Amino acid sequence: MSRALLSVSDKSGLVDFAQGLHDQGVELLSTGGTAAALRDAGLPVIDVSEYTGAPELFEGRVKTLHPKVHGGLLYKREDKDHLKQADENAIPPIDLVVVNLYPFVETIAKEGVTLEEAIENIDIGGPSMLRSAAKNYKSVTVVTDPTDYDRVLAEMKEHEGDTSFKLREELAVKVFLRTATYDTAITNYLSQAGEGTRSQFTISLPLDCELRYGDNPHQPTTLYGNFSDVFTQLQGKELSYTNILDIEAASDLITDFVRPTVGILKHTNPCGVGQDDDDLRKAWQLAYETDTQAPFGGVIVVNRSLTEGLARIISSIFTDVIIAPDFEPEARAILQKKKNLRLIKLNTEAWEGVRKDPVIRSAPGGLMVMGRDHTTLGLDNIEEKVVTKRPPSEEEIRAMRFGWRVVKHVKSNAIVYSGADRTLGIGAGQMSRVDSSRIAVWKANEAGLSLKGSIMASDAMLPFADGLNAAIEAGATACIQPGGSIRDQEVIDAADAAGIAMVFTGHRHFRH
Ligand code: 93A
Repeated sequence: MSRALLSVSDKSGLVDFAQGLHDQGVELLSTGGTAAALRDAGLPVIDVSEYTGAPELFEGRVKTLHPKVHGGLLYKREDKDHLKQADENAIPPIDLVVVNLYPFVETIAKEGVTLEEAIENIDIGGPSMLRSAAKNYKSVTVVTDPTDYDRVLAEMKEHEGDTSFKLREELAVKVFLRTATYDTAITNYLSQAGEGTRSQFTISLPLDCELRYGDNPHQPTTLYGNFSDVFTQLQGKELSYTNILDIEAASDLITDFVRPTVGILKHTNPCGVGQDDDDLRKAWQLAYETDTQAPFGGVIVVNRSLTEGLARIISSIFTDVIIAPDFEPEARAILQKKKNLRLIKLNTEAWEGVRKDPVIRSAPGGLMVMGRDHTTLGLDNIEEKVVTKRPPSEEEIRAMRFGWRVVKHVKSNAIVYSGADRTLGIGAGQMSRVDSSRIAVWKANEAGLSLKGSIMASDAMLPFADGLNAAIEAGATACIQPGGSIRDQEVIDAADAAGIAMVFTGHRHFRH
């Protein structure tokens, strides 16, 4: 290897890598910002513009797009005609390309980004060099990921300044995946941000792993994308398809709560949710009391570091998955004894990055892409949304806010009875709303909980008074629901007749 071209936006690890190349006698070519960083570190660098004899043009839009660059990357080293042409046109070989791209995805993620800004961050020269080098991987090494720098240097030391064919091949494949993912992000952004219609949706995701199986053992399942950046499995059996659905549902639920909260889920539905400002054990107790049977083999999620005290309690219950942003060392030690238990660390920052990603579901012959239901709607100025004669008490308002947050995460038709910091009865996934309400009441009775003074939350409008009457009979004193039925007045009248306070949120939170 005699010559390398370095042009990177992410400059992490750059200087050490370039130093390593220089130490092995490699000549360094570079573009503006990258060259400046290398010069600052005292490394000898040749500017690409000097090398090609062509100035950087159009605010940097044309920096490396030159036959001397692309020819040097692309010509076949073993082909006589190519060698002759290279010689006649004074095109020396470039053996190594180190390029990472303008941060397009990071740019469009910024609040208030303009179309112009996004377009300026579409890298043209970078992917071109990556592709030229990757096409010629037989002779050229191409590095686009700073985590590969050390491997390249190590191989060069081992192979007298060269890399192995195997490594070059692997790095070339990585490049084509990188440019495909990059172009996919541009395609999807422009087809929504531009004037045009939403004409295209493209997905390009790296393979993550083969999962144990799907819904059932006879359904093979593969995971694609960057799941492992968002969730770290600390221990336990391999994840299955249903584990991943549960982990997503649990993380979605817990992210809607700010106060210290514990959620217990089963088949993506909450079995119970509880809160306590001082002690996670109390929050757990409130969640667990809602349903002491369903949590068997379920999922537990918390939005604080999992404490030793809580670990002690939950280790006595058979649980499939526990998810937390962190685990106290003592809690880890306790839970470690359960070899099969899957312990999942939720990487909060990465989760914030992906949690607003669209929801993608298969459709016959294609797929559907839906904006995610990532905020709880209808809770602003709740006092102004009261439709009954009696306004809700402070306590009822707190309970409504809590119940509304939970009901959003229950499969439709969803009914939740709750207090201000706990669920009392949950009815999920029934074809008729009144059945969900009846099931919620029955579950609360089974759990020995009283619904006197509770509130009822309904994920969509109550179409008839029967659902509300079931709640009144059970002892609920307030109700939160979207409203919007042609029989709204009937429902309001039933509430008024029983002295119930009711709020119409104006928004529904279906979940399918
Ligand atoms: O504007 S570009 O598409 N035109 C080019 O010719 C070009 N060559 C390299 N962007 C181009 N690059 C990109 O510049 C690289 O992919 C890299 O991300 C960035 C490095 O610029 P600098 O060295 O000035 O920091």
